[in-house]
Amino acid sequence: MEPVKAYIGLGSNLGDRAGTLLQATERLQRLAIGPMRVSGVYETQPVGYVEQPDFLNLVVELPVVLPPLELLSRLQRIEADFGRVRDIRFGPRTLDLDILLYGDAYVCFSMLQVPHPRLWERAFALVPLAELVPSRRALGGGTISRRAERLRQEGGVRRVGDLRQAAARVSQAEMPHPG
Ligand code: PH2
Ligand code: MG
Ligand code: MG
Repeated sequence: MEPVKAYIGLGSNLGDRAGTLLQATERLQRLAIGPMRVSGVYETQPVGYVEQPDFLNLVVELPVVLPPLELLSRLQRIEADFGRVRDIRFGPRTLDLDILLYGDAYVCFSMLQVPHPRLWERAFALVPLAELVPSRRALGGGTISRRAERLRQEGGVRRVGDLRQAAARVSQAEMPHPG
């Protein structure tokens, strides 16, 4: 199989969000056949089910030779390893891994649709994705970067730096005071 660039959206809004995302990207790198690229980290207001904590979101580009459903099952395995429990649809989660794009392919199974059906409406996915593939075409014409800029203006997403900075900042803030 030829390598395909898959774009995975990561989200977390429970527990040590940045620490979870950092470890999850290390797990994702092991699925890839070459170096991955990582967007900045965004703190985002919850969309859909709003009575829940803010998320941290980012997107990674992963060169893979796994077919889409195989990739999906690897992602579900990683979610489960981080204690993901599926209860409320759109509700809080320690780790969510979504396939946003799979090369240029359209994938349509009942359990997996790619491009992700809600990608084009969601700033928390499209704004970090635009860092990686700004000039790719978006649904309905125009580029991903243009569409992301429009969504960003509606608010609710704030860039908080790169993943390592975000993880370091949180672990410092949670460090117990000496004495
Ligand atoms: N994921 C959802 C529902 N709502 N909101 C934000 N801000 N970020 C998410 O990752 C997210 C969400 C369902 O997967
Ligand atoms: Mg999701
Ligand atoms: Mg999901």
